[in-house]
Amino acid sequence: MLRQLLQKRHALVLALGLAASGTALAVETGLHQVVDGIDVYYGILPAKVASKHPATHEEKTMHGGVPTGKDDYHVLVALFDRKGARITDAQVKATVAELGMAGTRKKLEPMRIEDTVSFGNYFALYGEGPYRVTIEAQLPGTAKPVEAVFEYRRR
Ligand SMILES: [Cu+2]
Repeated sequence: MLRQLLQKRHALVLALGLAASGTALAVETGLHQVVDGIDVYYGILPAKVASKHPATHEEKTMHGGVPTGKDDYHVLVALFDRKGARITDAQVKATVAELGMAGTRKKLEPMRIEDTVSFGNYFALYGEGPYRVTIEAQLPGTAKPVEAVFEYRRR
C-alpha cells in the first residue's frame, strides 16, 4: 500500500516535472483525495517554475505555451482507478475561484509526459486568495463526474 502510494506520488512528481528539484515542493503543492474510489492527485505551481525546465520538456508547448506572468499558475491533475491504474481517457475540468468569487472554469488538457498522462492548464491567480480549486473528472461510462475540491493559498 505504501509502495503503491509512493509510486503514485512519484508519478505525480514526474508529471509535474519536478523530479530534479526534489520532493519538498511536490509534497507542498501536491494533494490527494479519494472520491468514489478514484484517486485524484492535484498539483498547482507557478508557471514560471515549469518554464525553467529544459526546452525539450513538453510542458513548454502545451496549453498554447507557458505564460510568464507572476500570477500565472499551472494546475495539474492525475487520476487513478480503484486498481491503481492511471486514467487517461477522462474529460477533466477545473474551476479556480477566490473564495466568494465566480472564478474561472477551464478544460484540463491531456498532458503526456514521460509516458504518463495527466491533465492540466494554466490559470491566472491575481488575488491573494485563498482559492478553491474544484476538479470535475468525467470518466467514460459514468453518469456523473467525480468532483474533488482543494483549497490553495498563494505564498
Ligand atoms: Cu500542463
